[in-house]
Amino acid sequence: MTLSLRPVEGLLAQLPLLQVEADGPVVHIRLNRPDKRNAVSDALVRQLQTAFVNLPQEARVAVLSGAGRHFCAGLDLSEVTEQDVTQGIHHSRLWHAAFDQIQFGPVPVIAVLHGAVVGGGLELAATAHLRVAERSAFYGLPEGQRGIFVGGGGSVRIARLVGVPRMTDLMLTGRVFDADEGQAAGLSNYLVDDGQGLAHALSLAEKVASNAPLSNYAITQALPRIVEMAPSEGLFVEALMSAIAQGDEAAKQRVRDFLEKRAGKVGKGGKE
Ligand code: 1HE
Repeated sequence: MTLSLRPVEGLLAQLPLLQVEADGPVVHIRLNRPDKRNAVSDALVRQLQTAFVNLPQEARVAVLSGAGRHFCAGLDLSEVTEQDVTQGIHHSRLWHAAFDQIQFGPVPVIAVLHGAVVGGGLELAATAHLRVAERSAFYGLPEGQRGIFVGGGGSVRIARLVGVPRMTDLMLTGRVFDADEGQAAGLSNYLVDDGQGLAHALSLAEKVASNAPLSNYAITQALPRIVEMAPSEGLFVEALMSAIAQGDEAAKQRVRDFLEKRAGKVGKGGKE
């Protein structure tokens, strides 16, 4: 199926720093501040939060990308110079709330990465459940050079993606990973040619959207929590989650479809 994305109406159309379009279950949210390399101002954080709280009812998956030559240049540095310590804490907590809404919202999120994916831009990318990178993508955490620290959840999410030693290297030395190094480090799941990222993400989005919603919810919400639990608690929660998913009519129908030869085999796509 070829998607035909169209601008959404209503609240999501009134967020000037984002462009939101959709086709049925697939929503595409694009950071739309290319003149400032999609630097994340307070207004942009709030608009992201609003968008992910107010996804269309029929949304089953969201794709997140950036307009212009870069995904995101991170924190809008023009807004930090006057902040005192207390404001700095509230600022970081604002990002946490917005980014939690992306990671722990109702639908899986696929990010399309190109050009700069740096600082808070990498923290934003790390909220997604899947990442598709284009060859132009490069990754850095220049917080060390700017005299600050990650504040958008990076020490939790990026450290889990690439490990503390790699994150320490990026932050202490200002090292920049190119797209190949990012892929090898686990920053992207897919690496595609320049200009192909959105199409690739949209085709993944269609597959993800065709899964049973409760399976997707378990994968994106239960899995990252279970992995943080002690094994015994994790196994207990896994048993509950699997029973809940299995008890859903959508699961029963899918299993019947396979047993009655109406569903595709593993690795062979859909119905043969
Ligand atoms: C910005 C920002 C920004 C660009 N805040 N205004 N992030 C950084 O340290 C990254 C800083 N940015 C860069 O290194 C470069 O801009 C890029 C490599 C991303 C892109 O380079 P380029 O040549 O395409 O663009 P440019 O000419 O550097 O920037 C174009 C404009 O965007 C320019 O403004 P103009 O008014 O002079 O046109 C830049 O000032 C502006 N711009 N990046 C504000 N980040 C929750 S804690 C998170 C902590 C962090 O994220 S620290 C990392 C911050």
